[in-house]
Amino acid sequence: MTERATDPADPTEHHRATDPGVVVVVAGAVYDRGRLLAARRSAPAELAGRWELPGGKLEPGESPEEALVRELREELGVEAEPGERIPGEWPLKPGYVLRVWTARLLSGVPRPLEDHDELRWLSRRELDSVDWLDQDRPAVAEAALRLPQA
Ligand code: 9L3
Ligand code: MG
Repeated sequence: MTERATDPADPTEHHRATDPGVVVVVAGAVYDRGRLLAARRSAPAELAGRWELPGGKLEPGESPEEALVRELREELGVEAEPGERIPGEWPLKPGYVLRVWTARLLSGVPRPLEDHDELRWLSRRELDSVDWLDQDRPAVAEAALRLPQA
């Protein structure tokens, strides 16, 4: 696909992973007082009821950090500050990969405004108490290493 050819001058280049046809989904490991935020999806039907780190697809021209800030604002109604990228990249459905950043709440109380119907703050020992999306599990395990023992 010539229109997808790699061009380092293309401002949407970061939309892509190692494979030029891949869409990047960013998610936040949002921490507050030693707990990690988990969000239960309400849509689409095949993912409803499963828990995830909140986030979504990069829009053209956005950096991953910008996309994360926007997604957390839209989905949870909060302002958050991205921190470090959690090393790794996890395949989602074909053509999509998940990348995760830590994030710190700056203001607001998270509410399930869009695509979620429940939120929970989980301490390290509570992390296995929800049914995480399979694709999120390795990222959650990495995120847990960065949580203080509670
Ligand atoms: N997804 C998986 N784990 C996550 C996120 C934020 C997203 N932590 C998957 C679900 C969808 C796709 O990525 O198939 C796009 O996510 P969204 O834009 O519907 O949140
Ligand atoms: Mg989303």
